[in-house]
Amino acid sequence: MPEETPIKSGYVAIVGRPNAGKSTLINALVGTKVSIVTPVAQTTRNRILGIVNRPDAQIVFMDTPGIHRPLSRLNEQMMAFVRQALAERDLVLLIVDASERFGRGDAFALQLLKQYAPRTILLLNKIDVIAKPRLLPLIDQYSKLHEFEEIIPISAREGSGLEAVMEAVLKCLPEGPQYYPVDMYTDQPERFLASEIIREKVIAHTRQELPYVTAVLIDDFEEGKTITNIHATIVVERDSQRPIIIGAGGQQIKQIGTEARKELEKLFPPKVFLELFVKVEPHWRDNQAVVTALDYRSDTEM
Ligand SMILES: Nc1nc2c(ncn2[C@@H]2O[C@H](COP(=O)(O)OP(=O)(O)OP(=O)(O)O)[C@@H](O)[C@H]2O)c(=O)[nH]1
Ligand SMILES: [Mg+2]
Repeated sequence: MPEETPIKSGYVAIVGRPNAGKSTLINALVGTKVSIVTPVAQTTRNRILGIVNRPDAQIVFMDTPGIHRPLSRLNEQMMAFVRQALAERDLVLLIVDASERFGRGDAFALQLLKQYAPRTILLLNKIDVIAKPRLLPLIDQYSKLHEFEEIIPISAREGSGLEAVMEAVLKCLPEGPQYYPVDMYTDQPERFLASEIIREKVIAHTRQELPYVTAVLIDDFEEGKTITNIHATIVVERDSQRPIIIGAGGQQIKQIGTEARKELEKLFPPKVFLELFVKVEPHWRDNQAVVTALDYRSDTEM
């Protein structure tokens, strides 16, 4: 295609309440895992780019943390990422869990959206687990509350409705520049991707006991030809949380390490050597240095 052929492009913010399925959606749209997914609310803590490159378009999706009222510095930073995405977007996808009743959290999310007044497409997610007759009243309710470009029922997990989403997004985006090289699908550094994969496995194994209190920091990352060496520290808040991560006879941390290593080896083939440490850092969620270190766009290293 000659270079001067115009393409459509833009930044599309994916926002919604915690656990609505934002990260599942961005992964499905990009066709690669760019953002971790867990059954626990408040999993995503950053603004994560997932780029779809097509001959006629470049769509830069932004996954964001769930919209909530922040009670710690970490949560304030999470909400700052949401607002930044809302401010920088060309278009917004508001995603709601259609299997849940409309509540105060949904009203709060709509209120935040209205402050930025973006063009917005509403996605009613998780339709694979709801009875069809429940959709119409929900569509009716939302269309009275806000003027959406379109309202599309989807299942991000099963991939249904996603073609309609792409079509609606392309319709709303302007002609624009190619913002990123066409072979780029995310802006996350390898170290950050590695820490997120480890954190996903930590949450998967400890979600009943430690839903929000862990962070993963990469102490050392050395990519070699035959092996990538990664040393990472799992940060918890209290002494009593350390044994939960480690488990009886070290079984739990071993399992976390094995699962993380298997997934890391797909990203950094052929082999990964992963060493995990656990550190207690009281009140780290209110410690500005730790919270800043979790933002991969900041230059601070812990
Ligand atoms: N049944 C069903 N479950 C889904 C669907 N999409 C996502 N989920 C599940 O919902 C949970 C949360 O998904 P995420 O993609 O992590 O949600 P999120 O909005 O990114 O959550 P936070 O990052 O915590 O704000 C996971 O257990 C997903 O598997 C869907 O279409 N159907
Ligand atoms: Mg998420």
